[in-house]
Amino acid sequence: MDFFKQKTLIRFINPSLLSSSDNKNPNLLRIQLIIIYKMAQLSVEQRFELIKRNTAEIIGEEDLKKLLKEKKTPVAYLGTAPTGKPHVGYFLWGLKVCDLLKAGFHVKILLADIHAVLDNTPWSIIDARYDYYAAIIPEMIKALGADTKELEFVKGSEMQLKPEYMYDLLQLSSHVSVHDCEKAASEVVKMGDNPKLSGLIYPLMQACDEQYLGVDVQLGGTDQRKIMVLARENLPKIGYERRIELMNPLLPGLIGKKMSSSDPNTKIDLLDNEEAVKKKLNKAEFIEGDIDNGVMAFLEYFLMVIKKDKKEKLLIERPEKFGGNVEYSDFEVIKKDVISKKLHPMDVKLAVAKEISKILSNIDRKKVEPLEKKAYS
Ligand code: STL
Repeated sequence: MDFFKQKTLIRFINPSLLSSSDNKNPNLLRIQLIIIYKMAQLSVEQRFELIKRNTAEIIGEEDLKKLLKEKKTPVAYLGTAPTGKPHVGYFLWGLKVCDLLKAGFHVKILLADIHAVLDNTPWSIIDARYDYYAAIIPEMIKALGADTKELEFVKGSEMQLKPEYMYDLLQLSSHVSVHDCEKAASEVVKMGDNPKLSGLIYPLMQACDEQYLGVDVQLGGTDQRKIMVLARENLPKIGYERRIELMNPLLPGLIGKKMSSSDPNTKIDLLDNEEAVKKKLNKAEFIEGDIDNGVMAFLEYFLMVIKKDKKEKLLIERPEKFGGNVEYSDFEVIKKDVISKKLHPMDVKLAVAKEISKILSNIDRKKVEPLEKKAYS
């Protein structure tokens, strides 16, 4: 940057710096600029706290601190298999992807098409499912307001069918027992009475993914824990580093029961319209005075987190006879008011429905709806 541009920039950021007698010294101005730039950046501590907030567990916490100190742009990934329709439960990992981006990571999202077939999605529909995920997941991340400059999407099969990958997969298979693969896959892969061999290959490929994506960190839900541990225990046996494993908690479904991709009434689809969102939330389990439900978990781990980040408040609209409108900037206060029954479930649900619809309205439906039809007809 030339001297004139530096001065212009400083004039814009902090004109008082130019009033000193040193203002003709280009080196001093450069140092001042570096100081301003550093002040605008998050410290290692702040980046660590941002990554750690609301996680269930980090395996390799000390390594993460070291990584933040030593590597300018660390790399993290999250894998998702294009099986069922993406729903608002995906917002939770979407938010952690946003946190990692803010903390200076390069983030890869692995759209794991082969994992989907290993987990019983038919080969005949996998391409259509992949195409839908490849369109809707970037839309979802953008809808959450992330700066996507450091976000990258990787198609599983493009990376995993290479000879070197396959060689390493076979090598891994000679170090891990059937029993350990079965245990690792048990929380992720649907295993019936007569489980397929594919379910045992699944965790081994997930371990290879860490290496072939060239990442420092893997992000997933706590349901991935056993697979992550298997990767950490076995990658060193074939000469690779163990990775840092970052886990989000598993939240109860928003509507009640488990949030399931196969039952459309237990989850809110990313393409549901305002009416559908309202109707589904209306049915959500939420007993007056009781905070143990999916709506409150969604508020605590997602909605109120982004409200706080954006320095916004959550508006809960109520008729005057029920106390009139209220605004909240803190989840703990919502919790207190729900417990004391000052706040009725119906009003909370309606506010949550509005917030979800607001986020979903950022998704370019025209772009993704035709792909959804092809993938799930
Ligand atoms: C699902 C549901 C879910 C997580 C995943 C898949 C993860 C898949 C995956 C695949 C390859 C990786 C990492 C993760 O390397 O909650 O169907």
